[in-house]
Amino acid sequence: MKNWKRVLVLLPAIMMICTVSVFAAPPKTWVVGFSQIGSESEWRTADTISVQNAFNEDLTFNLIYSDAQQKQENQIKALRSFIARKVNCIVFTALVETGYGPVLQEAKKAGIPVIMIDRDVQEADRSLRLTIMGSDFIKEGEKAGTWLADYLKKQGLDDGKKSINIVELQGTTGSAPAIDRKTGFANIMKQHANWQLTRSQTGNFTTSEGKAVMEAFLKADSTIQVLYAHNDGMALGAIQAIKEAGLKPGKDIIVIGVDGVKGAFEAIVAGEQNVTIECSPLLGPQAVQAVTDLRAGKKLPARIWTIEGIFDATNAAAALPSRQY
Ligand code: GZL
Repeated sequence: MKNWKRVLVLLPAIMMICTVSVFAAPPKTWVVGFSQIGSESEWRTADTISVQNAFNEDLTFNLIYSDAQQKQENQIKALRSFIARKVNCIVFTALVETGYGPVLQEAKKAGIPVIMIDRDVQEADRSLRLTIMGSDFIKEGEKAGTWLADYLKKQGLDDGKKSINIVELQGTTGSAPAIDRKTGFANIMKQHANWQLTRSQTGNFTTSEGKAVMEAFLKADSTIQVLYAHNDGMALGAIQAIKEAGLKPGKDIIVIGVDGVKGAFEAIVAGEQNVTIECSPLLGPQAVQAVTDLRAGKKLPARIWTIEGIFDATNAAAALPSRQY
């Protein structure tokens, strides 16, 4: 058949496709309630910015933001206000793992889907939230322990017999990352009978509390060899305390942090922190994708993982210029 005849025959179909694609109705604008726990760390600030930017860049979403200032009662109030406003979807980071059952039941009863980002709740009823996206905190604790074993071996500091004195700065009591990072590190400690966890206390993921607790540890014990901090913020506070005690962080005391914030990279390059286990706060794009899929009627996976690395003296300097938080 001549080409022009083929075009004529196909023309109605081509016009129909063009018409549909040009005039395809944009998705209905959704109101999304985002309940954030606070601004306790560099990590949290980066996470908030990532989520706010991602939703605000998409004009088919109207984001309502609430900062609970690290108080669970404020979060529950915010969730109830989202329900009262009949938002289309709730995006939620749980300060601690328990205490949200009733308000999540209220959201379910109101037909409002809940997407967890970063920290999950310990609710057996999986129907109360559609998915949890974020890091594997147990794996982060195991990565910290495995890195320490490799480092001690390479430095000839662990003969498997002499005790290794380790102290731990825990995150917010009852929070998923604090519980799971402790579990993960303990999983590796079990493989080293000579490793002793001599002190462990919460620094609530803040630099000031991390410094204060480390000062108390140092006053009570002058033989500390390793600090495992559940986030870089507390590690940076502890580094200040170690220096004020006349010791060299990174040398006299091995300093391990989690998050991968810029301050940790700078401390590693300065030789004052030994490693940071990355825990990416940049969850905004994944959160927008999940809510977009939900709006389009797609089923969300129960777990959406973030991809992370480990940064120490071998690779921190090269990575620092491109760090986004
Ligand atoms: C982990 C996140 C933790 C960070 C801390 O995903 O919940 O909370 O590790 C932050 O820095 O305070």
